[in-house]
Amino acid sequence: MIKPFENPIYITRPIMPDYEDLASRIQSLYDSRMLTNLGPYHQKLEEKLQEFLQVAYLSLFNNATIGLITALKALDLPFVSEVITTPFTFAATPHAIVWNGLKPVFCDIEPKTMTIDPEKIEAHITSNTSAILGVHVYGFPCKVDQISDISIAHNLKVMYDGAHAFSTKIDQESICSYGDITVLSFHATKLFHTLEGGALVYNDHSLHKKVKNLRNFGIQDEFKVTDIGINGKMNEVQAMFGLLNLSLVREEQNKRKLIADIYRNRLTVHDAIHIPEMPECTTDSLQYFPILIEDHRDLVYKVLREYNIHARKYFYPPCTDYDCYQHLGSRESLPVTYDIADKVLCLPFYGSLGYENANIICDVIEIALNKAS
Ligand code: T4K
Repeated sequence: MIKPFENPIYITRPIMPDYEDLASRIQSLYDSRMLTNLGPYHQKLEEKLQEFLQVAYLSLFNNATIGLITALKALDLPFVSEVITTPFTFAATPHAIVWNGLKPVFCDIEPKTMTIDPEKIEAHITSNTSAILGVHVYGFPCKVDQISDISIAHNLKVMYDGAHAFSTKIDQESICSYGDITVLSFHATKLFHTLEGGALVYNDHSLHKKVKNLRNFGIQDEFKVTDIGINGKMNEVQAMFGLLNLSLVREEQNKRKLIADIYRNRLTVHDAIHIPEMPECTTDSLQYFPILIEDHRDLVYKVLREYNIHARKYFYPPCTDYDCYQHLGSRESLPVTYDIADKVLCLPFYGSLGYENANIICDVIEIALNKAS
């Protein structure tokens, strides 16, 4: 007989640096009193992340949402032009488009990777389209080569919301090397985190210069402001957490791999469950563990909750169900998006979950499916 967990089992739990290590570094902040404005921890973390992700240029941000807003601004898209994106994402993606005075145009996703469907992008392109903003949802890479071909043919900028794709690789190359800019999130719920935080990654030096300037109010020097910037700076405590957490990421990924194996082995036996698989030659970031449940997703979600297991329906409902975007898409115009959103459930997925708890979660899913039949 399985009993409900005494404490909630959440979708995720952040990795935490060793307390003594952190305390000794905090002491250095008391000594220097340099708390923010691109200090030494900030600089060091940018260098370390560049090295870790093997990317040319990276700029830290205080969160990925400000990163997205700044990235779109840096691309200098014509005011009120259209950006083609997907509604199968977190609110931050379309919101960043609108905060730039641009219009989101919602394109359907394709069923295998749950990312924007390149076959459907061209139907949305008009003379007013300026960019494509793909989302590497759950770390599944968008179809980057096809998107690149479309962007060249129509002279469009390409940006990726890689909030879930920290360290994802395609053919051994960082996913961040595709498109003009990729945005990463380092929020506490992410595999690698800085409490709150994010980064913009790109290959172009002039874009790097522009983003760095925009991130700091557009201030060039003490007496000169050259652009309408924002405050996107990460502070020293965040950067310090990041430096310590970076050394824990590989171990966390290894633990998550084993939990993923348990879920895969135990859950594929159910006809109602489909586990989306990463495309070949792709390295999984191991950020989320989404499963698709035919017909009974809401029942499984409810039964898990009865056992105090907090699986999440990311991303149900799609953004086109939000009051602000309802007029921009529907179940009829975005059939794959709505089909996946109706089936998806992200299971608790973090290193310290433990194998026993992962097995109990599978047991409870089985109980729920038995109730359904
Ligand atoms: N683009 C995409 C595709 C995104 O998914 C996101 C964010 C963004 C852009 C924007 O990135 P940021 O601006 O946030 O850097 C969470 C996160 O807040 C959000 O970052 C994330 N995506 C989204 C998918 O999930 P909630 O409202 O679901 O989080 P919450 O507070 O319910 O947390 C989930 C569980 O995690 C909790 O039940 C317990 C655990 N938790 C959470 C926090 C905050 C902890 O154990 N410790 C914590 O500190 O949005």
